[in-house]
Amino acid sequence: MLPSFVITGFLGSGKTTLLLNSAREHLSGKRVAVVVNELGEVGVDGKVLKNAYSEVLELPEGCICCSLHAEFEKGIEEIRRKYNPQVLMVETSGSAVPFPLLLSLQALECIVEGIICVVDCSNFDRYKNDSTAKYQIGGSNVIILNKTDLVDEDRVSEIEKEVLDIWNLYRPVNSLTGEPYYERARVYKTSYGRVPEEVFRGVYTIPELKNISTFHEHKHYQRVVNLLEPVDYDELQKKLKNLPNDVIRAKGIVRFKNYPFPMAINYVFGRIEEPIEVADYQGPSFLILIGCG
Ligand SMILES: Nc1nc2c(ncn2[C@@H]2O[C@H](COP(=O)(O)OP(=O)(O)O)[C@@H](O)[C@H]2O)c(=O)[nH]1
Ligand SMILES: [Mg+2]
Repeated sequence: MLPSFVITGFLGSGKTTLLLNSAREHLSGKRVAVVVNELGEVGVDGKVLKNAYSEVLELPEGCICCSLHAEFEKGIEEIRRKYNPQVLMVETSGSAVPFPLLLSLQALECIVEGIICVVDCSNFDRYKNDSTAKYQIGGSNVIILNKTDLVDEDRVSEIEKEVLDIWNLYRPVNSLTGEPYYERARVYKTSYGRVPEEVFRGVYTIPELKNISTFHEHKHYQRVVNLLEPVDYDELQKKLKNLPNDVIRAKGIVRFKNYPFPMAINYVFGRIEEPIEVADYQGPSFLILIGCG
C-alpha cells in the first residue's frame, strides 16, 4: 500500500507552494512522486515542481475528479511501476473536489494519509460561497489556513470559525447511517505553506470507503494566451491589473525584455506575485487565465 496525500484548495490558495516549501522538506530522503492536475494546456506548476521533484506527472486539460478519471488511474499505475515511489502527492486543480480522488486512490491500493485543503485567508471572502470551495473544505481532514501574512490575527480566527462551519456542513456523510467519514479536521495557520512535519507523518489516515457517489459541477473556464515576443514587465503588470473581475487566477511562464530567464507568473484575485525563475524552461511563453463563468 502506497501512502498518499491529496492537496486541494481554491485557485491560487497556495497548494504548489505548500508542496515546495513543506512537503519537500518533510519528506526529504524519500522517493516522492507528485501528480499535478492543471487547468490549461501547459502545466506551470509541473515545470516549477520539477525543480524540486524528479518524478512529476502532469495531467493537463480536464479535471482528475471527473473527465480525467481513467487517465488519473492509469497515470498513478504508471508512475508506481516506473519510480516505485514511497510517497505519492496529488495536487488537484483549483476547480476539482477531493472526494472522488480519495475513492480512486483507495481503489489503486493507496492509503490516503491526508486530504489537505489549503485556504487563502487573504481572499477567503471572495470565494467562500463557491460550492466547489465548500466541498474542498468539507472533503478534507487537514485544513491549512494559508497567507496569514496578508491578514491580521483576528481575521484568521474568524476565518477558522467559518471554515469549520463549512467543514461541518460539507463533510462527506454515510448516507445509510448518517455518520460522517472523518471525525475531525486538524487546522494549521501558516504562510507560504510552511506546515509542521506532523502533517506528513500520516496520523490522519482516512478509513477505506466504498460505493459512494459524488456530484460535481464545473463552473470555471480557462484561456491560454500565447506570447510570441518577450514582453515588458511593467506593461504586463498593467494588463494583469486591468483584467476583467471574473478572471480569478492567471499563471504562466513568460519571457521578459532585458531578462535572461523565463519567469513563472502568478496572479490571484488582482494580486500579482513576485515572478519565479524557471531557468531550464525551453517551451513557449504563455499565460493561462482562469475565471468563473
Ligand atoms: N503572501 C503570500 N503569498 C502566498 C502564500 N502562499 C502562496 N502564495 C503565493 O500565491 C500564489 C499562488 O500560489 P500557488 O502555490 O501557485 O497556488 P495554487 O494555485 O493553489 O497551487 C503564488 O504567487 C505564491 O507565491 C502566503 O502564505 N502568503
Ligand atoms: Mg498549483
